[in-house]
Amino acid sequence: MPSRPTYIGRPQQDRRADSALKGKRTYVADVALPDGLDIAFVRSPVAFGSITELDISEALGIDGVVAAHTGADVAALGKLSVNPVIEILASMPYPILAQGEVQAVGQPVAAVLASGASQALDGCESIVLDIDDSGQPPVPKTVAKQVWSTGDATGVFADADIIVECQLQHPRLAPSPMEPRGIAVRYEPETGCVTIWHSTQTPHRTRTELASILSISPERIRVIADCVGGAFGMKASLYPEEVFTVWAAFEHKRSTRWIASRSEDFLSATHGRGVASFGRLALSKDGDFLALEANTQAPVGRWLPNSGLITAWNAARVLPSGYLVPTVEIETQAIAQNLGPTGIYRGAGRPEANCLMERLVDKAARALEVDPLELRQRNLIPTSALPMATATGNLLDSGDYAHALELLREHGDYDAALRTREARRADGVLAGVGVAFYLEPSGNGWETADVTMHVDGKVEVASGSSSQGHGRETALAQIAADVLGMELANIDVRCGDTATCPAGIGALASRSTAIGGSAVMRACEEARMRQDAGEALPITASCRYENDGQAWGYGCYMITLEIDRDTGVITLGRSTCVDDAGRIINPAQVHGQIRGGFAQGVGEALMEQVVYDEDGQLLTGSFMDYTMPRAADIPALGIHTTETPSPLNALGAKGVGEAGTIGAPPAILNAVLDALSPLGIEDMDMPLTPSKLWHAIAAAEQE
Ligand code: SMO
Repeated sequence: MPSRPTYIGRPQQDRRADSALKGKRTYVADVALPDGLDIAFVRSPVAFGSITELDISEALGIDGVVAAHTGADVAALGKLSVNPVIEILASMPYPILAQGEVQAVGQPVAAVLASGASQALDGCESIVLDIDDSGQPPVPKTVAKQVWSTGDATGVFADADIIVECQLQHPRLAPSPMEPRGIAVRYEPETGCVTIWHSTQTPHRTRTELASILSISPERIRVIADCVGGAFGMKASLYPEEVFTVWAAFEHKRSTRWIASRSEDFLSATHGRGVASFGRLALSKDGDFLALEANTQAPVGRWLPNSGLITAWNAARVLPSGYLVPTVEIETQAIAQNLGPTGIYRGAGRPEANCLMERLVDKAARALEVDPLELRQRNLIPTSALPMATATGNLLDSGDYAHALELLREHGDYDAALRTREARRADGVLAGVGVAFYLEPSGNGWETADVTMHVDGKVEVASGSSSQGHGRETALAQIAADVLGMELANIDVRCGDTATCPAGIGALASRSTAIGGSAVMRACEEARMRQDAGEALPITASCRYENDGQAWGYGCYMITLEIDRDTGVITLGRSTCVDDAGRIINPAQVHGQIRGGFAQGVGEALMEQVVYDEDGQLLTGSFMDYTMPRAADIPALGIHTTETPSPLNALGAKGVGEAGTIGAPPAILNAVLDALSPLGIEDMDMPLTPSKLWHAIAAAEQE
C-alpha cells in the first residue's frame, strides 16, 4: 500500500456514472446487429410431464420466420455445468431445450428465429405443444447434503440451563436487475468467429463454458460484458436460452439476439433465498452460548440448479456467525423440486444464516431478560482470538466485532431509542428496536491484471475482473494512480472483454475490489519498480493474484420502527449501519453498496416474495404481483464504517457488496418481533406484509 495515498480512501464519483445517467451507454438490447435474427422461446406451461406432441411446421410458414428448433436439434450439445460447491448428483439433466420431458413451468421447449422479435413471438404462438402431466408429480428430493459437527451437542443441550429455538422460512426472491437477461451474437462469416455481448457478471466463464458446451475452440468466441444493468448473482450463470442463441448463430451463420422480457426473467432466471432453516441455541444461565444445532434446506430446481448449491452451502457455513460457540451440529441440504431454477442472489445464503442466528440471540436475550445488544457483545469472538478457524471449515481473518456494536450503540443512540420505545408503548403504540450483527464472507479466489505505462504518460489497466454496473473501474483506477504516483485522469481501466482483458472470474461474491484490486496493485508495483530501475517506457506488467484465504466483512445494523395496529403497516424510523469492509478504496462506492443492499434487504424483509401455486404455476410473474421497494420505502440511513484490514489479501480490503442485504433483514425482523412482543408474538416469516401483520395482531388481540 502506498504510505500516503492521494486517491485511495477518498470518495470518487463513478467514472461511468455520468454517461449512464444521461442514457448514453450501450446495453445488450442496444447493440446493432445488421441482418440479425431475433429469438423467442416456447416454454413449458406445466411443472412436469412428457412431451407427447411438438409440431413446429406452421411456424415456418409465418412471415419473417427463418427457422424453428426443438430439443432434438440440440440434443448432442454438452450440458450446462453445475457449480460443484457441495456434493451433487451429476446425473441431473440441464438440457438447452427440453428433451422429451419438462421439469418446471417456463423451461424452454422450442425456439423460433425470425427477422424481428414480434415475428419470432408469432412463430412461437403457432407451435403445437402437448404435454402429458397426468401422472403423479415428482416429490422433492435431497440432491446434496453437508454436515459439520464439533463436540457433543446432544449432551450440551441435555444439560443446558436455557434453550431457545427458531424456525424460519425465507421468502423466495426474484433478483430483478434493471436490465433483464440479454445476449447479442455477431457472426463473422469470413472467420466463423462470434463476438458476443452478454449481460453477465462472468464474461470469461461465458466464453469457456460456451466453448465446452458447443465443442468449439474458445479462440472463435469473444465475450463483451460492457454495460450490465445490475446482476445481483442472477447473471453469474449461463442460461439455456443464451447457449441456444450462440448455437443458433453458428448453426445458421447469422447474427442472433435474445432479450428476455421481465416476465421471462421471473419465470426462468434464477431465484434466490427460499431457504427453510431451523436452529436451537443452548446457553448457560449467565448467558454464555454453549451449543448450536442448525438445519437448513435450500431449494434448487430440477431444471438448472446451477449456483443454487452455493446458497445451501453459505446458509450453513456462515453459522454460528461471529459468535463463540464451542459445540455445533450443522447440516445443510439442497432440495430439488419442479419449480424455477434458483441461484445466488446478493447475499447468497449469508442473510439466511445471519437471520437464523440473530433471531436465536434475540430470543435468548428475552429468555434471560438481558439487553440484546449486550448479550451479543458478550458472546462475540474477541479480536485477540482472530484469526480463528470455525467449525464449518472457515478461517475468520480479522475484526473487532464487539467494537462495531459499541459504535452502533453510539451512532444509533440506542439507549435513547429504547427510552422512546418505552414511552411510545406506554401510549399503546407497537414500537420496536432491532439490532443484528452479521458476517459476510468475501474476497475469495484469484484475479488478474495487465498494466501498461505509455510514453505519453497514460496508463492502461486491463482487469480480469468485471463490473455489473457498480463502478469497479473507478476503484481500480484509484489503486493504480496511487501505486504509480500518477493523476487519476491518466489511468484508463478496461474490463469485461475477453479479447482485451486477461482471464479472470468476474464480479460476484464481494470480491472484485479485494482480489481484482490486489492484482492491479501488484502489477502496478512491478511496473513502477522496473521504471525506477531504469527500464524505458512503454512497460507492461502482469499479475495473477490469488488470495491467502477469505476475507470476512462484518457489521451491525439497528432499526427502529412502529406498526400501525389498524392496518399492519410498518413505518421504518431511523436506521443505522456500521460496516467494516477492511481497507476502503472508495468511500462513496462503499456507501452506495450499503445503501443499495439495504434497499434490497427492506424488499426481502417487508415486500418481496415469489409465489407458486400447488401445481407449480408461477403466481408472481410481473411487477404487478411482485412488490419491489421504492425510494420512498427506504428510511434515512446513518452509514458508518470502520476499517480492519484483512491480512489475507494485498489490499487488506473486504467485501461490502452484499452487506446491506445481509444486515437489514435480521435487524428488521428483530425490530418487528420486538414491537409485537407485548402481544406475545414470537415468530413470523418474512416478508412482513401489512396483511400478515394485521392478521397476527388481530388474532393476538382476540385472545
Ligand atoms: S450473489 Mo453475488 O453476485 O455472488
